[in-house]
Amino acid sequence: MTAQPQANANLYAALRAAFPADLDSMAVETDNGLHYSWRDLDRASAMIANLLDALSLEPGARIAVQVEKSVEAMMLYLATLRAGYVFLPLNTAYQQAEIEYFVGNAEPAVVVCSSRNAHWVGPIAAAAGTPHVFTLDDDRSGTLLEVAASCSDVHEVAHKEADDMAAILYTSGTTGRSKGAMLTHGNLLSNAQVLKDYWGWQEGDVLIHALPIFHVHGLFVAIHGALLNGSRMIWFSKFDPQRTVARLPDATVFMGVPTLYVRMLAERGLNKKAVRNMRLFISGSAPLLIETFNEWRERTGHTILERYGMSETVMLTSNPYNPVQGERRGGTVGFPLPGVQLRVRSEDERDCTTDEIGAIEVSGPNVFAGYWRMPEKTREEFTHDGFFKTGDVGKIDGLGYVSIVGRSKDLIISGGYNVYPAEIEGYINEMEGVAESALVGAPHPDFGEVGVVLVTLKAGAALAPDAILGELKARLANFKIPKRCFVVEELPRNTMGKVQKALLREQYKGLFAK
Ligand code: MLC
Ligand code: AMP
Repeated sequence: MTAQPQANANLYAALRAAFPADLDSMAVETDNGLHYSWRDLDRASAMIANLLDALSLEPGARIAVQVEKSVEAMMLYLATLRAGYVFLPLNTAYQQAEIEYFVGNAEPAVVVCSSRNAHWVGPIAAAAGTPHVFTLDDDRSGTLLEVAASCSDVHEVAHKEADDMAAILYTSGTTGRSKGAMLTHGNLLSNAQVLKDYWGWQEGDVLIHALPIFHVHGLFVAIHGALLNGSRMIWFSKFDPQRTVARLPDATVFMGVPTLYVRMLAERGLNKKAVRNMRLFISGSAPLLIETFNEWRERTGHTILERYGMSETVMLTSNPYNPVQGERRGGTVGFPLPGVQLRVRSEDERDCTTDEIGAIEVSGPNVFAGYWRMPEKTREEFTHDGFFKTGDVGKIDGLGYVSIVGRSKDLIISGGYNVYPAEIEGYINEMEGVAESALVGAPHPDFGEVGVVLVTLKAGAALAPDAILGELKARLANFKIPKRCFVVEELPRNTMGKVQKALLREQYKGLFAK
């Protein structure tokens, strides 16, 4: 008897198999009028995959990418999967010190950056021992495509096992430095397949893609969703509420963080006529306010479907798409997705009862393989029986709907981006004249939540809030910059001497009230 060849678990193979039979039909249409066919996606990703193969990289080599959003950047992602390497996307807002850490920690074999940043990214890559640096710009220029142009457009998809690594996503840490979450081909494909069914992806669907492609939401949930269904994407390189609303009549599915919904609601063109062909609006990455949920329903007649996920786990829960499974409930993130085990645990490590608040823990085929080169951290974040501790605090009601009511991790989510106070405070505390600082989140009508920082100074020091923020701006990604800074005499402390952040949050909660 001959052994059956093992099926290829490479995520790209599954995505490619879902391309429509007519490869010349349109796969992506950009907001600036470019059209890409399915054949274009296949050929261009083959050419870039052949370029990567020609570099003779080691198995598991990381391809770190910090480029503006473009269809070519998505092709680079597909090429990396296809060639069997590990994709490492980096937020375009990250500055020198941040990139230095990620590149130093991940030791990528290839770094791709915009030509605008090459003068500082190049030396960082060289210092980390990265042998190959390419550039890629959002106007289809740069050395990556120049070199790929002479590569073959035929490429055999690399064979991968389900537990082979496909991507590393860095998440900031509450303490210490960022951790790289290692996601496998199996994590990503199983989650994409579950969502395809759960959200009822169907023939004729068209997705508006308006999110950045360096985080889970835009890179995995949105792109895999469309590709695995052979669906066309209307591609915005940057979210623009007016232009997005103008394209709604041509689409059926939209995915966004709550800020995108808030901004679209401010558009007069958003009405029932504009959404007449829409099938589904999905929100996630941050809590969707009930006011936004209700206002959206009134204006459009559509009930937003809210779901919950994270970098380490891709998607975990979702409100139902199909009314047979229940209604979409505002203020909840719905039910655990098929295959996901989700439990809420008390401090004394028992399962919480209905509506009792506790720590959310999860397991399933979607849960990541661990943190890159941090076995200790990985062990700490899993329970003895293999559940991942999400750091989110929530409850499950009598019908099974999960609600997130808070976080045990000291984290601010601003416009869908995570900001870890410890990181920002660390930078401020190092400034000359600063004694200490405390960053808390305050509700914000546009970003949902933003950072407010309180700073105390050393005796005799004179440092203005603007100077503190100015210094931060020069060093950190823009979304991490607190929106307000106050220099204060002292910080409130409890009897243990710990800064009372809850008190500060209470004190500043009305700062940005409408
Ligand atoms: C930009 N700024 C932000 C910000 N984005 N400040 C706080 N929070 C943010 N998210 C800064 C800008 O630098 C600028 O500062 C000022 O705020 C105003 O910027 P803007 O022009 O209004 O911002 P814009 O470029 O329009 O971006 C806003 C946005 C963007 C909402 C479109 O932040 C965005 O695309 N967010 C989506 C994030 C995302 O995809 N998250 C998914 C994570 S995955 P200045 O000083 O220059 O004026 C995940 C898992 C899951 O969480 O479950 O999905
Ligand atoms: P990230 O590490 O960037 O992937 O962010 C993941 C975190 O975003 C989760 O741990 C949650 O705290 C938060 N999150 C994602 N979706 C939702 C949601 N629908 N409601 C509330 N918080 C969410």
